[in-house]
This record gives sequence, C-alpha cells and structure tokens, in this order.
Amino acid sequence: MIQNDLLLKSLQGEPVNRPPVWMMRQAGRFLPSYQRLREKYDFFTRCQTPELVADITCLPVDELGVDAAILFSDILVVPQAMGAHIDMQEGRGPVIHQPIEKPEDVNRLEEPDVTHTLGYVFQGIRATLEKLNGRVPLIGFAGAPWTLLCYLVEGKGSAGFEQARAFCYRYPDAAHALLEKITRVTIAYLQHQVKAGVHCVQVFDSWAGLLGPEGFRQFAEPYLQQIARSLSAFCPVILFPKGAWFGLASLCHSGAAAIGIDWQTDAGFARKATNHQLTLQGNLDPVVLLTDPATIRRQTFRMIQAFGKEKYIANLGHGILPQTPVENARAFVQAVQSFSESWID
Ligand code: 1CP
Repeated sequence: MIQNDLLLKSLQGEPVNRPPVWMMRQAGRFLPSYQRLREKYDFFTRCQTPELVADITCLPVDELGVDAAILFSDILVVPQAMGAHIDMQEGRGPVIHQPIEKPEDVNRLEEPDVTHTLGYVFQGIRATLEKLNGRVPLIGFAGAPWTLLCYLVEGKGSAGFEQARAFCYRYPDAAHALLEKITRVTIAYLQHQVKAGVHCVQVFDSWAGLLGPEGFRQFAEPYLQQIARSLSAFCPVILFPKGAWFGLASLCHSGAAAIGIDWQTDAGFARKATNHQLTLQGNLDPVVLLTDPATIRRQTFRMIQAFGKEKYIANLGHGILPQTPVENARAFVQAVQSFSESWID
C-alpha cells in the first residue's frame, strides 16, 4: 500500500484535488546532500551500491516532499551492460570508448541476461522500496533506443548528435539492427524493474526532437511504441520524447499512460494532439527555478491552469539544472501542493 498515491491516480486518469509533482533529475545533480556523497564515491559505484541508490533516491522525498521518487541510476547502464566501455568524467559527462562508426561495429554489442549484468539495479530498487516504506511511489526508468544510439555512435554528449543522425541515414539497416537490439534489452530490463517493485516507468528519449518528423517516425517512434506496448501490461508507462511535438499524436496509440512535454511545446497544443486522452507531464522551463519563489509560484500556477489539474503531473520540461537553489525547488513543489481551484478566476 502506498500512502501518497496521487501520481498513480493521475496516471490512471482518476480525479484528484491537486496534481502530483516530481522533478526530472531530482535525485542527483542539485542537492548539497548528494554533492557530499559525490565526493566520496565515483559515479558508477554510486549506481552499483544498493544502499547508496536507496539513500540518494530518497533525498528529494525527505528534503523537498515530492510526490514520487525516481530511482537513482543512469540511462547509460544499459549500453554498459551490452559491453560498451563508459567513463563518467568530471565536468565532461560520459565518454564511450570505441564508439560505433561502421555497420559491423553493431555486432560488438551483446544482448546480456539483465538479471546478472543489471542485477545491482534490481537490488537497488528493493533497498529503495524498503527505505521509502510506502510513502510515495517509485518510478523506474530507461533511455529510449534512439537516445542510447546517440551516445553509442557519438561517443559523448553533444548539442546536435550529428554523427548519430548521419549514421542512421547512411546505414539505416545497421541503425535499425542496433535499435532493435537495444529495444529487446530495454524491454527485459524494464520488466525486471517492475518485478523488483517499481510502480511505473519512464522512458527518456531526450534527443527525439533532433531527428525531425521523418527521422523520428523512422528511428525513434517504432521503438518507443514497442517498449510502451510491451510494458503497459505490467505498469503505467510515461514516454518523454523531448522536442518531438510532431510525434505526440501517434504516441497516443502506444499504450503509454502518459507523455512528458518539454517547455518548448504549448500545453493546449499537447492536449489537442493527444486528443485529451492521455495524462500529460511537464513542462516548466527549468530556468524558472533559477529565479525567485514568487516568480516560480506565478509560473507554476499558469502552467497548471494551462494543463488542467486532471490527467496531469506537474514537472519540469527537462532535468532540473545543477545550479538550482534548494529553496527554489522547494517553492516549486509547494506551489503545486498548495493548488486549489480558488486560484482560477
Ligand atoms: O557525478 C555525477 O553526479 C554525474 C551526473 C549524473 C547523474 C546525477 C549523470 C551523468 N547521471 C545522473 C543520474 C541520472 N541520469 C538519473 C537519476 C535520477 C535523477 O537524477 O533524478 C536519470 C533519470 C538520468 C537520466 C539521463 N542520463 C538522461 C535522460 C534525462 C535527461 O536529462 O535528458 C541522459 C541524457 C543521461 C546521460 C547522462 N548521464 C550523466 C550525464 C552528465 C548525462 C548527459 C550527458 C550529455 O549528453 O551531455
């Protein structure tokens, strides 16, 4: 039993008095209590130690009072389990050694038994559930196949992932073989997260918008659809195709319970595109949390009015920025939690 089940109610489209709130990337990045742990253990040690996963995952629940926890881990643990060599470099982010350059490089990636290679994640989930003790639901997650291809081909973060996009157009068969491989591993991975106890899952397609409408239809959408269809029998699925406003209508038929909306997409447009059927999540510009509590409150109220309080999960339009002051993040959470119909005149 979960004491605060607002998130699950909104995902199921049930009536609520106010929307639930959580923030993408709430578990790492900006909390000083996380930064202290960061000095002691390297990144993948933090991900692979169940007690640390549980501690970090619970920080925003304890310190900010969010309505859901998201597991502390990373989308890159899947390519790592498939055999990619990944370093997390201070101030630089992930670096993948020997990125995929040619079609035959796709064969280097394995399809591992996730119960072994990613067993530490499932142990982390169990440790986290114990620590949460039923206070709020736990969100599991994975990266979408296209977004993982971006890192595997580019070898690092990038503003435009030009090499990844070029690889897809130059070698479409190899790209699809790679995307299919990642999809199979991701479905097994998320199913085991559900078995370990997560209450819903989010699929991060952070670079979906870079493909444009035609590229998205070819290289991103089919795999999001497959994952949502395979997982929706087990738990509610949230898809976050950042920047892909043109893909919203077709994702309605994927079985996903909710779609995450970025701040460059209009709430009214997103409601119309999804036929008012699905739950929507988002979409405050993360930069608003760098302002002040009064501005945050005003912008948050406007956002809830634009989406409506039903079938809605208040969140940011992308991950919280590392330099966000804790009191501003708290102001955002409290603004949503103090929502009442009487604001709307
Ligand atoms: O030392 C550190 O603290 C490293 C920073 C860090 C953290 C805290 C990385 C490296 N990953 C994470 C955790 C993480 N990543 C979570 C856990 C929960 C949380 O923070 O609330 C989640 C959900 C992610 C997801 C993730 N990783 C995404 C998708 C979401 C998004 O922000 O778009 C992506 C694209 C990544 C890749 C990644 N991992 C880390 C970095 C710095 C990056 C981005 C690299 C880049 O493209 O520049």
